[in-house]
Amino acid sequence: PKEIFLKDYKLPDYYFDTVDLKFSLGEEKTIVSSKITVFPRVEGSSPPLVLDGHDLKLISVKVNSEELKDKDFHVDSRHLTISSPPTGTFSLEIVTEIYPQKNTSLEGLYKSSGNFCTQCEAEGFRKITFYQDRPDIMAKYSCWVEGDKSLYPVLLSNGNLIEQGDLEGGKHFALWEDPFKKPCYLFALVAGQLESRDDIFVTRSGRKVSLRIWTPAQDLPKTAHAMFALKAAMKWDEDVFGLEYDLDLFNIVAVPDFDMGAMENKSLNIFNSKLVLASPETASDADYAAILGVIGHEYFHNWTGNRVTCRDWFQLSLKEGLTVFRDQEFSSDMGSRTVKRIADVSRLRNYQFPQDAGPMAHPVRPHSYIKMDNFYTVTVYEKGAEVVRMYKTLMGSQGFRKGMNLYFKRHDGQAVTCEDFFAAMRDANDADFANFLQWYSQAGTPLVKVTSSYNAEARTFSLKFSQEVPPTPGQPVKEPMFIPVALGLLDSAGKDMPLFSVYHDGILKSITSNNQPVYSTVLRVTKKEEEFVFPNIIEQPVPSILRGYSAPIRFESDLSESDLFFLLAHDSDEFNRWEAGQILARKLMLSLVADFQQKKPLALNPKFVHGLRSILCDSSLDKEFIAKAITLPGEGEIMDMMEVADPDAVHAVRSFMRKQIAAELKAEFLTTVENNRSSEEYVFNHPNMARRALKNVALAYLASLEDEEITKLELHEYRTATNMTEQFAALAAIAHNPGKMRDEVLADFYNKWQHDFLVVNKWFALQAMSDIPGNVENVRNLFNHPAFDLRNPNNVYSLIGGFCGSPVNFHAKDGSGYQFLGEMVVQLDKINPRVASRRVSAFSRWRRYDETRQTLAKAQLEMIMSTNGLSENVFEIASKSLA
Ligand code: B3K
Ligand code: ZN
Repeated sequence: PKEIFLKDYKLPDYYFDTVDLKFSLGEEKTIVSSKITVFPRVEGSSPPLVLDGHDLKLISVKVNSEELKDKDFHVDSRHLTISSPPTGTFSLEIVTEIYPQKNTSLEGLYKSSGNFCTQCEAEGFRKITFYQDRPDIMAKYSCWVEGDKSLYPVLLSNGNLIEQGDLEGGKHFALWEDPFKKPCYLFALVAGQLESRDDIFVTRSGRKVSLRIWTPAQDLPKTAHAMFALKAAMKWDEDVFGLEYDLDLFNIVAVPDFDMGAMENKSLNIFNSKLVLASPETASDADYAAILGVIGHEYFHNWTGNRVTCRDWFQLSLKEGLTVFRDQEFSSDMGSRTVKRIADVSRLRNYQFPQDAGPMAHPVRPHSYIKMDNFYTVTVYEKGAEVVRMYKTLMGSQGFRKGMNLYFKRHDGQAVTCEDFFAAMRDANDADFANFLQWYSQAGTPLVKVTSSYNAEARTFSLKFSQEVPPTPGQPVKEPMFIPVALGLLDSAGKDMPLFSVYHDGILKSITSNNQPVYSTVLRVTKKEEEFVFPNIIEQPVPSILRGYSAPIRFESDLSESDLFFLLAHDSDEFNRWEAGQILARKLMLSLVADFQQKKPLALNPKFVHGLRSILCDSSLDKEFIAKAITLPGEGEIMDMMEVADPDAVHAVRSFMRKQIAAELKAEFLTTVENNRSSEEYVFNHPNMARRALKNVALAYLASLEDEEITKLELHEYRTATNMTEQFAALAAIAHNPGKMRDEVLADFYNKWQHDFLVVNKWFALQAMSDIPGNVENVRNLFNHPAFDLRNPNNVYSLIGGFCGSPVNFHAKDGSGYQFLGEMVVQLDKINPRVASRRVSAFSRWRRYDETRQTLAKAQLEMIMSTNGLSENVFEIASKSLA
């Protein structure tokens, strides 16, 4: 397999102006004709024109209406090369034959539940026709689709519907035209038996946009929330960024077989149905929130991704980091900002930090790849969003908005790079961003340490920072990074002290705003070691550092346990209140893990339980904040902090702590359940979701008590629940403990919901993730369950992904978990390499474990590597993991 490098980027020799496509959809094959206007980048030059193509049967090629002779072109398994094209602008006509019915890769044109649909990002368009399949080729498209009218009554593509009508032989056609130039990865086509929920959005300039969400008829009632989300997103983008939708029609199609979450094709977004369909009875609050976020995300791409796109795939974070940031902000504004921030930071810590510390570590803008599909990662997406957030932290909302405006002014209709975004932010604000660009090129999570000291006589408070960026594959030595550190200083009453100025490098700098003191400021930490001194600090403060998690770093401070309890109780920055609790919990868990490993008895610090109790009982706090604040850090997060990750010890300690907390706070948890039952119909709004979240966390704690009275309570909750959020939480609580009750209720749930594919996936996931000993056997049985289909990514994600999410069972010391995953990867790779390679990542940090586990995991990776016909996707992850 060939590695592709950012440094080798070359401008294309040819550009395309217009692309007219024609699809004749058939039951065995589909004929694709394309007519492209081609012109050379350099006038007068006519080098060979190389087009990408994959699994295509070429029928004919014409240049300027003349069929090419065999000697004038060359086709191999990946390219079509036209040796000497005419000089100047010419027309190119290509006819190919493809077989969507046989396409299990879910890339290019394929079938899902009998309907045709497409997925072209990153490099799937080459599975449809020969093309320069790269994002810097932007052209205007038209698309004629024809097919059997009864089988495919609905024919959709990008842009506006120009014409439709009947054809001979029971067929019909539709002609679509997209007035905006686009790269081919944004092309889409859908044909099938679908119906739509229709609505209208009037943009702020008065354009009336038709909104349509397409699903099979029986699912239409479940699209109300998605439509609400779409309209909210359209309004939000106008209000916050001044960005308006630019066509008269916006379509969303939900399909059950989809590789990822969704795809932002111009005006024809295609979604995994789990991110569109919801009803209170079948979808949980988490599903509702995910739908809101992803509908927003894909819609926001219309400007950040589609109108301004990426020059090449290395720049993926240009659109993804920015669009994730935008969807995070949207969800924050629609719900609770603090809770959303906590959720996003937890995600970063639990998934991105491990990636950044493992063999697949790569910068937000990678330097090389074998398969681009492998770089749709938490680093490009989530760390990329943190990088965008730092611009905003540094410049404020207004400065950030100015930068965005300049970005669109300069680059609308262009394919650009991360530097272009950086330059727009910098120029719009006349800002000095020092070495900020390192965030795009250096991999690894910086470790920042701070020590503080108060000088009572001089009334100064000093913070000394040091930073270290760990080595990552291909980057042994790192430069210091530019780290914005938001902070405030708390006085002994827990109030933020006024700040006027700070000494940095011995120079006094004012930090007032309009001559008024500030209560929170942002320090710019840019060197390996650096000191900041605040003058006129009248008493010893407790610093609240990295407020709102102002940079994606690991952070260690010299704050004492009592400082942390103080922050937990008083910080005006709610995120840091939560964070103080998490730091305390992490410290406690790590010390208990050490006790466990040394076979010492485990005992829980009473101060910690007391802290949890006061949060749980504080009625002034937001309930979802309480739910988050009393949740212990995940097992992965703790393992990540250990020299040698010990899944058994971490699991034992976390279970011990949960049980202990449940025992000591049993009365409070019971009251919490009691007081937070639903009294009204399901509504998707923050207060109601917060109430359900708190109730469910309490119920989950209680479940660890394994006591009969609690089982009765759980059963009661299960039976009386009127929405999936509460029903599923009760089911999970019951399923926590092995036994007859568990089996019966799981069977009951399946019987109730077997007709609903999305709920059945939840049922798979719940069992797959279970900690019950020897769960691999259950998972193997579920693999043979009639509802399970290895070709469906949601099934794979629920069952195999779910299983790998349970550290005790996946890392079982007998290797049974590893063996299961190894077998699955080999089978999956033959069906869908992209889905398979994502699963291999579960092995990539095998070196973090003890020797026995290392040997077992390595053996599976080697087994995978020795498989005949391995895809490049899986090869890349497996080989890099072994390197
Ligand atoms: N841009 C798509 C990614 C699809 C990639 C498929 N291999 C989804 C998104 O981020 O919006
Ligand atoms: Zn995206």
